[in-house]
Amino acid sequence: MMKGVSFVTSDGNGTATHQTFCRFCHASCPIEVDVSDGKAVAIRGIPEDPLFAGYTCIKGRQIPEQMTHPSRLRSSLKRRPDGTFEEISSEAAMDAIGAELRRILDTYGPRAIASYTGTGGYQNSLAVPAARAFHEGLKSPSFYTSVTIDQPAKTTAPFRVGIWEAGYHNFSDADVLLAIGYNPMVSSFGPVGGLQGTNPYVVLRDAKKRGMKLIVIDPRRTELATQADIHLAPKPGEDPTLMAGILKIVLEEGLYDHEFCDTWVDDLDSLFTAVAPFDLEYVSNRCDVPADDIVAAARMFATARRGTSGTGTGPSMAPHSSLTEHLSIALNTICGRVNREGDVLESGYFLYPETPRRAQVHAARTPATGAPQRVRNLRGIRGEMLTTALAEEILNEGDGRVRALIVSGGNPVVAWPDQELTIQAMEDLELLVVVDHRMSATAEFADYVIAPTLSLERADVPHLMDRWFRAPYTNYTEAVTPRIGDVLNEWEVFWELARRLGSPLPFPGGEAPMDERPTDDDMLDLVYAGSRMPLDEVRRQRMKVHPDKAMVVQPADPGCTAKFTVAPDDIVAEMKTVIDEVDGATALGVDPSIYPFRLVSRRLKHVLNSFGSELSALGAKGSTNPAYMNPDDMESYDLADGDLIEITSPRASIQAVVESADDVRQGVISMAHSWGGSSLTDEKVRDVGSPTSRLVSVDRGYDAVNGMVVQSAIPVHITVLERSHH
Ligand SMILES: Nc1nc2c(c(=O)[nH]1)N[C@H]1C(S)=C(S)[C@@H](COP(=O)(O)OP(=O)(O)OC[C@H]3O[C@@H](n4cnc5c(=O)[nH]c(N)nc54)[C@H](O)[C@@H]3O)O[C@H]1N2
Ligand SMILES: Nc1nc2c(c(=O)[nH]1)N[C@H]1C(S)=C(S)[C@@H](COP(=O)(O)OP(=O)(O)OC[C@H]3O[C@@H](n4cnc5c(=O)[nH]c(N)nc54)[C@H](O)[C@@H]3O)O[C@H]1N2
Ligand code: SF4
Ligand SMILES: [Mo]
Repeated sequence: MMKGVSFVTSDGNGTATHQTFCRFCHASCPIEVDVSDGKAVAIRGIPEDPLFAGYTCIKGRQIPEQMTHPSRLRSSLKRRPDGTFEEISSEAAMDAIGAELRRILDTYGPRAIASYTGTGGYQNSLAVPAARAFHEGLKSPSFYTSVTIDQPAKTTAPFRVGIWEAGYHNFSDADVLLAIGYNPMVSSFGPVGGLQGTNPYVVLRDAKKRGMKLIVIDPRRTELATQADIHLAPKPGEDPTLMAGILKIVLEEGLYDHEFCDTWVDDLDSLFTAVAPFDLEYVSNRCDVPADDIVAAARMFATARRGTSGTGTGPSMAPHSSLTEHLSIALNTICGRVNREGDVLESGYFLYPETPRRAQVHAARTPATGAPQRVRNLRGIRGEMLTTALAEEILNEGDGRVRALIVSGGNPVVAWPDQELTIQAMEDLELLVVVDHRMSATAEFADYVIAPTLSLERADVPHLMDRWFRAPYTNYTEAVTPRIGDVLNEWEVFWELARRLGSPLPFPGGEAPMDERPTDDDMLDLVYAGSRMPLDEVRRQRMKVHPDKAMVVQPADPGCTAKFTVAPDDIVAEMKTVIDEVDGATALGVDPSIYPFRLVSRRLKHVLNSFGSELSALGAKGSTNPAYMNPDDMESYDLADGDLIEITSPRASIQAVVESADDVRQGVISMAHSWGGSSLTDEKVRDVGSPTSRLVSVDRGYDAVNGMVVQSAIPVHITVLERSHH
């Protein structure tokens, strides 16, 4: 192991400037941090960076304040019998938790010990691997993350179609992009092949300059949609119908890639049959989108040469999320938007072992092959269990019941589906450990709150962006400030507990040494062993693009006979169901006429899910998550900005402060999630907001394969609680 080359300069007056990258969100923007007396005092983007060119966002620029904010936990906490908390050393906390875990393990077996890594943990390149290794070592399948309440269809749907080894087209040379329900201008997120959050405004401007056409499907005229050549603003939750309608046009007008389909697609005829009922007029009426726009979008997409369709959280959380994902993949497939022999892959995939990239398909197969859940006949996917089932795994009696939960950088009480059920589960646990730098809504229920290191105190690699960067780019950072307080890196929590349980932590590079605690860099070497670019080289190659190391697509194996399945039986059956349902709301088993609105998810620039608003510049942007509504809808309810409404779904109600937004279509309420606290009655809604997750049901309209529930396009009705303007 080699320690990284240091990217530090000093001004001679005690201030050193470090080059590192932001980990407030996944985008990994390079930043320069001035450190004085061990504290970050200033932060800037790095204009010389070849990918980001100095781009940062308002959240990242608050990191100096975040590191030393009074609300930051500098010591771990232990619950007293009266429910208040007292400080405890990390050593004593690990001893006590280790002993409790030992008791639970001996009494109930390994499945009873669960962990859940959320968004906070995902920004740490060692947190998820450490949690996974902890479960492997303990032989406990109960490994959960936020992925399964985010866009799990991205994990499962490709298996139903078949997987093209060399992937679909890149963004960099796309001449069309179809963006279904994502908004990288705010979220910094885009699907593979889509627009990413790496300097998104400039990148989109350049793409449009080179002639790329942009089609956006979103019920809100988002920051991305304002740039679109065609913006379709359908009724939320009707993406399956809209995508089937688009496919029908592409198929009937013969705009698909005939040669590609002849060679690689097994069942094009079945797709023809499956989309037949989705007539233009039917689709236009049901989605409430002008027919001409649908035709224009279909033609614009299909007549382009390169570029893909891709989904974000909107459709991935709406009813029939797997079907929408399937239809988006099917559109790319029949239009032959796959990388061919000799094409170059955009991202470098440097941090993981190299896998072959041939121009060929791997036949469809069953996606959910993990351990069985105890509810709804579900199984885990890709080595993890389904978070939509975890509250019931805790509450439902019987063998295998979860009794201990370690939450690593997550906030179940405001993020998991069904807040009331989630709170019951938190209260029912025999042991709840929450690793969080602040007293979150979930930490209130914890037996122990473990104070973690924050980004600048950790070494990291951009482990998520590695496969999303729009160029073969590498970066690395060491810790650039000393730790403040008695804090532990998330991986150290798992290491300390594994050691106390006498359980190993297996990684690709071997088991972690258990006699003495390794360093972040030792751990990076173990976790990213066998990576396409050796980690020592990554450490030297900061903020570098490597055109010479891009992956080039290899010819197909001559023996390859596998083909895509674009219309598997269960998908065809689900399309019939969609037709029978008449309206997306019916997927939840309710009468749509009782619920005239659809509540859709969105991201806000100034927070990341539930965190950020404690910081001064971010908190100044608003203390609640407004219910954004179309001005005409507000008028018909005689509502004005600042009025209070109650929003009721088939499951529950929340209160919300309304704000008019003419970018939201009629019949829609657009609202950010992960706000509010642990109260189910929202008396502090103006100060802390309210969680849309309370409106979500775990057992209505769930996906039979990945268990995903309806977290967007939720059917709701509203009542007025307080008119402040009268
Ligand atoms: N209705 C509805 N529900 C949703 C969604 C939706 O759109 N609508 N979105 C879903 C999605 S996409 C997601 S990802 C989940 C989010 O689910 P979660 O990840 O469980 O929720 P967050 O609010 O992101 O919680 C992150 C926590 O990490 C903490 N944190 C931040 N930085 C660090 C750190 O460095 N270390 C540690 N240990 N902790 C840190 C924060 O203080 C915060 O409490 O919610 C899902 N739920
Ligand atoms: N600033 C900021 N950035 C974030 C986050 C944050 O909280 N704040 N959260 C992070 C997380 S956890 C994630 S997963 C990513 C998500 O990244 P994105 O997927 O880009 O999330 P959003 O910006 O909410 O975009 C989702 C869009 O879907 C639309 N939508 C909602 N319902 C439907 C529907 O039924 N059909 C269609 N077609 N569209 C619909 C919404 O109007 C919204 O514009 O962002 C990450 N980045
Ligand atoms: S986009 Fe994400 S990584 Fe970039 S500065 Fe903002 S919070 Fe940090
Ligand atoms: Mo997410």
